[in-house]
Amino acid sequence: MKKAILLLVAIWSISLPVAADESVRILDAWARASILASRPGAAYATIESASDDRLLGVTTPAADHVMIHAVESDGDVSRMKHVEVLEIPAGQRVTLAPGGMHMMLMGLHDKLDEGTTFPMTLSFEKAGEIAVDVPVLGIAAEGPRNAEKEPGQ
Ligand SMILES: [Cu+2]
Repeated sequence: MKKAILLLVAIWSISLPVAADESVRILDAWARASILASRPGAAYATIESASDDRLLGVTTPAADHVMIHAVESDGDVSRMKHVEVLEIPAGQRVTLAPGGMHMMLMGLHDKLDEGTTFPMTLSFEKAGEIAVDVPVLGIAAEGPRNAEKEPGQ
């Protein structure tokens, strides 16, 4: 009986991607399927924090390194700009989504297949490291389909 309780506690702590400071939440992390491993992948998420924090870096075993990119438009031309540190102001949702900010997965070890997931760790100045599982959605996906939960699910 005690074993079962301990196991439950273990599962509980694994399923909650929370560091020492619980103020930062990562919502709806997802990535787009990629056709080739030779092209960078892109991952997105919404980040919110109860207190001011800063995203300092992102790592994943799925790629050599991850860069945070913003998109700057100059007339018809849009360019990706490397963001060294992403400010997360208290109480404001920072959304990384197609057409805007994204996490660029450089040096993918394998192509990202729809229906799979991969782990990713986001490092915050105050909240520390937060690990999330990133589901890979279709190649034309604009966001997680489970964003709106259907009744009965
Ligand atoms: Cu990019």
